[in-house]
Amino acid sequence: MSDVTGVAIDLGGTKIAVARYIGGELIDHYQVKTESGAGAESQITTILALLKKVQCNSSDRVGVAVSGRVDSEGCWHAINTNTLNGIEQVELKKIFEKRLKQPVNIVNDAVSAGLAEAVYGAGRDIPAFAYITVSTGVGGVCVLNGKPIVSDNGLAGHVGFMTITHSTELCGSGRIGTVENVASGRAIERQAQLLKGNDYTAKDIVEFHLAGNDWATQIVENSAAAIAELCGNLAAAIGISIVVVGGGVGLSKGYCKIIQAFIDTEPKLFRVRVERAQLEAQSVLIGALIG
Ligand code: BMX
Repeated sequence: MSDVTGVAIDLGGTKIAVARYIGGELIDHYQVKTESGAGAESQITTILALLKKVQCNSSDRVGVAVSGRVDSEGCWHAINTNTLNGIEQVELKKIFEKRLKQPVNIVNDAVSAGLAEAVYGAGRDIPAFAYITVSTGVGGVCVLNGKPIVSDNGLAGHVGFMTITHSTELCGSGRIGTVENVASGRAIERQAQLLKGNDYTAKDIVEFHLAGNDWATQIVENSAAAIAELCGNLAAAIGISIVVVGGGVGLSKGYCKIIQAFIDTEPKLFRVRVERAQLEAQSVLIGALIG
């Protein structure tokens, strides 16, 4: 990773992080909570403030990875408007390049992480794999022969909006019965709220699961089962052999093992191997600097 140098931003549904890398070494890092209803102008102001905290200057390579659809013009659009509100046709690339007076790489967060895992992580030298983040939402990207599959409209890879059997509700994307509606951090929190009447975070619920609380284990297992079904769909669609899983929920203790257990109940042809993202929480940041 010695050529990973520059300043990277990771704007997810729960946190916004900034990091400075020199020769692949993380040498500075800050993060703040994402205000999901703040709107584009406020999100941009927050990002600029974080760039200032790491003394970002015109000689730095700058990469900005965001949750949401990023089209070929570098415009940003939220698909799940429950995750991020007021983000529609935001000319992010133009705004940042005008402000910073230099080229800025704008990329979807899951595409960024998938690229990093393809170059430096669990997807290295794998002809066909999918990266899936189970975080505030469920994002992803399919990588064939080292190249992420992207589309001009920025929709390719949004596997969280594919539909699956045990999902029946309306999703913030406008679709009914999506993976995101059962598996994501927000979905896990919603289920716990309905069951226990508490505003636990996804992190709390995973900890309750790991402490042996059956109600929380059921919610976490439902999430993992939905991801397992998604993996079978991706195996049928593009013949992936591996799925690399990242994100706050995806990287939690034992979660990948639960996905693998559900996948292994599928017919042999559809059983992909589950790998934890080797770059863990840094994959989004690193990918933004190699895109
Ligand atoms: C949603 C979608 C994806 C994103 C994924 C994970 C929005 C705002 N985001 O499916 O673009 O990659 O969530 O995002 O529609 P995160 O917020 O969990 O990092």
